[in-house]
Amino acid sequence: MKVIILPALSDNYMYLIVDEGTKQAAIVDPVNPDTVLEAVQKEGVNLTKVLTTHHHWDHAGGNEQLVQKSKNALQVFGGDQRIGALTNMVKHGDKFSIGDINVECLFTPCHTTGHICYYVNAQGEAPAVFTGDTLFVAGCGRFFEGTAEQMHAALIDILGNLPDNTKVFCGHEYTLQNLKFAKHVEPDNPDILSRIEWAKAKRDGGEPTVPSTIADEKQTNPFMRVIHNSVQKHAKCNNSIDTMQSIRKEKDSFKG
Ligand code: GBP
Ligand code: ZN
Repeated sequence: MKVIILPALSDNYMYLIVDEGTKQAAIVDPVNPDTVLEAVQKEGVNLTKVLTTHHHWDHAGGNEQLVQKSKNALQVFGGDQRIGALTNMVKHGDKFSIGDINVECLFTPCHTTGHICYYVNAQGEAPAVFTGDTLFVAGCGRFFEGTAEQMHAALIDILGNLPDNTKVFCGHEYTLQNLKFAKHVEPDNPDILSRIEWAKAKRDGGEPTVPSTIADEKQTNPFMRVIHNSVQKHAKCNNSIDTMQSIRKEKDSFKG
């Protein structure tokens, strides 16, 4: 399985997922159809599926145009009727494939009520998860249409139970800002300090900070660390759901 990272707008990422054996491909959140079609041409792959994480325009806003411009018929997957050109409404646990790659839909409502993450697996390779605006590198999405309980379920119970080596491909490049907040929450966490150096080096070299891994997020992402004493103490809370609520509220107005 090959994942081609395609930057779009100011800080969004689109992802072209390619099954190299069959040349079948899918695109995650194609907000810029021209960039997608160029990559499809260049790679010589057969694009047949669109995986939409959520209905926000900077993720789903290119769906209709891509369907119009693509030479193939496209299936458009998503978990929200507000998604343009939707053909396959999915729910938690739904499965489909991209050539020999298996895809499983994970329902993670909170940022929006219909948010879906896509967990992908190919024989003999590390898995990957496309997390949209639910899980970012070192952060999470704002709770526009949901609750702390829901984000807790998404980050701790669902994404937190994926294998440690799962690669995390998220919807935006927010890593450095997120890590500033992570350091504010846990100033003594050495993994966060080294992660900041790693992220700076990547960005200075003009590179994205994706993919991360589930293991790295469990070490450095405050929203995946609400079960830990250090984070609960910062939030002055004695349980992980209240801690989730508290640090999200704090980050909503945090200025590095
Ligand atoms: C920044 O660049 O400073 N931290 C960002 C703020 C996702 S995009 C921008 C922001 O709020 N981004 C959103 C978010 O969840 N950020 C997490 C965080 O700040 O910790 N979006 O474009 C956003 O979802 C959008 C589109 C929102 C349509 C509402 C509608 Br309707
Ligand atoms: Zn969003």
